[in-house]
Amino acid sequence: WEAAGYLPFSRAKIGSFFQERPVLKNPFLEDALLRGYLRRHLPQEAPFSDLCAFGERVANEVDDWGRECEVTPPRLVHFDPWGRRVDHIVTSPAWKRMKDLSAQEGLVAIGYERSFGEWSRVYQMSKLYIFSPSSGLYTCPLAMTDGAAKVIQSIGVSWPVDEAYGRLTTRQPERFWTSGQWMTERQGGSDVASGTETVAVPQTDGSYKLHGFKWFTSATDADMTLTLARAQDRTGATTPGSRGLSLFYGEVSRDEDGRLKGIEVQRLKDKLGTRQMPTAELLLDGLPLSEEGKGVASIANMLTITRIHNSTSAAAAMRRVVQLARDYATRRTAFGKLLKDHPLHMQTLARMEVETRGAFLLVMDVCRLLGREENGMATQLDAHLLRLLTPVAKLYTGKQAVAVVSEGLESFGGQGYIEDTGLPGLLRDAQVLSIWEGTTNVLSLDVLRSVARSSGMVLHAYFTHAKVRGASNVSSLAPAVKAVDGALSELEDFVQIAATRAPGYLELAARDLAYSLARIYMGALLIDHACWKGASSSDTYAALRWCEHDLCPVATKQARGCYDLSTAPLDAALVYDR
Ligand code: UCC
Ligand code: FAD
Repeated sequence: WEAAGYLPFSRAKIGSFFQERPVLKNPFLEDALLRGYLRRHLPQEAPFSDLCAFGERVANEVDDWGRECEVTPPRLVHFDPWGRRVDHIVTSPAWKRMKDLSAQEGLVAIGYERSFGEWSRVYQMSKLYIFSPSSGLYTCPLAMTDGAAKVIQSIGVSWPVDEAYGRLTTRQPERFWTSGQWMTERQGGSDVASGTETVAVPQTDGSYKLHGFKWFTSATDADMTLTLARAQDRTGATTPGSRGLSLFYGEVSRDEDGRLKGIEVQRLKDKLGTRQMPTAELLLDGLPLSEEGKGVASIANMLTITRIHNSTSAAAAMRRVVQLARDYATRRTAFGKLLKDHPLHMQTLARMEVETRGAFLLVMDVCRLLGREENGMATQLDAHLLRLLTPVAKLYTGKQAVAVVSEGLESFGGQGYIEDTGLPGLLRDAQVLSIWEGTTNVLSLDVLRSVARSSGMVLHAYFTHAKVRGASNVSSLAPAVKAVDGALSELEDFVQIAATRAPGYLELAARDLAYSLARIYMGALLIDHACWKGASSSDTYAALRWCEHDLCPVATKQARGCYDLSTAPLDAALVYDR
């Protein structure tokens, strides 16, 4: 080399080798399971061309906007140059483009147009699934917008919220509104019933004014909000607990000087992730409200929708990191061969793929059930199952996303830790998925609540649906079928034994029970999909691999006495051991 006058590093200083970056390709065309699932279920062809075109747009255009949202986070301008308080939340041009795109692409509208009947929600969520990791977290305001539209629809659309409903569900960018969802106060985000101090003061014209402090309000640049407060009666008294809570509709508006009406933005939160999106603390001082909802029952509708969005985003984050990691494995060489030729690396990616498939099928099944309910096709069993699986899917996929995305970052080696690759943001954004919209424990308790309030009917629905059908002819799936059947029997035994124990027993078992419900159901879905006539050998392999999990951890741990009430003081003593 010296003779040829070429010395590595002598001139360039940085050497001549540059690692090729992972390339994002059309996320629809890259996703065999998504396309297979839709081919299997959707009666019409139309969504395929739309999803394919949208996937192309996501890869070639939208992903860059998402990055722009990340590097140009929102900022709060408290005062104008002349000292007047304006509380202006300045967002990036890319964030605004996301709003227009969301309207044009019908990312909320599809769920309400219902052009594809019972499959409309599956279609809508498929679109959000390919959009989410490139969306700069715009999927957050879209989730809350969808939740608000659902609430308004379920309460009954009357003036003035009919106008809002039209705006939330339009495809016209100039009319499109997003909604906030202001529930959390300083005293409690999980325990909303005790934590809500905000009061709604009735006005003589029948409207209300809101006074309180909201501790977390995401996508605070929204055009309207649904929020919780305690309505004062004529004497100024309020009712404590969840019975005293009402859901209110309010528009976020500014006066002619640009000042927010009835709202002060205290500050924007300094967050681990979701930095693309403003999350503010709001002092509500006379926010005008025009409509009172029907309390906690209305919130439940909103939570169902936003929790399904959360699950979709969790599955999407897993899918995206797998797509990038497998591409990278074709470009990166270590120890003399490409990463894709190292069996141990492929095993690692295959395990991530199996997790992603389980999550995807669970999420899509919940969307299928929602679609059936909204189109008047749901049986009683479907309705019970939707109630049960919504928190199960949210809590399980939220945790899975953190684990899979973390593993995914490692598959890029050191580059996975470098901010301007865009990869660390995936992990930072995944971490919130198990916190907001109900933490893992709070949702595990919601699973128990759904069982208790239905006198066990939701479990009956679960056992009926989770039974593996149609797999008896596919001998290659026999080990997986055996594992799911066995786990279902163990779960039935657990339920019977737990019913005879003191109430605290089930509370200690709640998280493991929710995990068991998730894993068994995902196993059944993977097997079911692998039995479809269009299924591939990879579908079979994924089902077999999934069913190697401990499908029923609640039974395993019950056998070890993990939920005996004597363990609670021991846990506490261990935690506080000094
Ligand atoms: O975090 C938030 C927004 C973040 C941005 C959204 C992004 C979404 C995805 C984006 C992806 C990128 S907003 C804040 C979210 N906050 C929560 O999720 C609160 C968590 N806490 C809970 O979920 C609690 O379980 C509560 C507040 C819902 C209820 O707690 P309580 O006070 O202990 O409730 P009770 O007394 O047991 O229940 C009150 C009533 C009961 O009905 P009745 O009165 O008829 O007996 C319950 O059966 O509410 C009913 N209920 C439900 N019904 C409670 N939860 C549900 C439910 N999930 N479905 C149906
Ligand atoms: P806590 O309830 O104090 O929970 C602390 C811990 O205790 C958790 O591990 C929890 O699982 C556990 N725990 C609580 N109760 C129980 C129990 N009974 N049994 C066992 N364990 C329990 N809220 C909004 O209303 N609107 C928003 O737009 C919004 N945006 C957000 C954006 C971000 C980025 C974040 C991080 C939060 C946002 N939130 C929003 C708030 C969010 O919904 C709450 O933080 C969340 O619901 C948890 O409530 P908490 O913070 O009060 O936690």
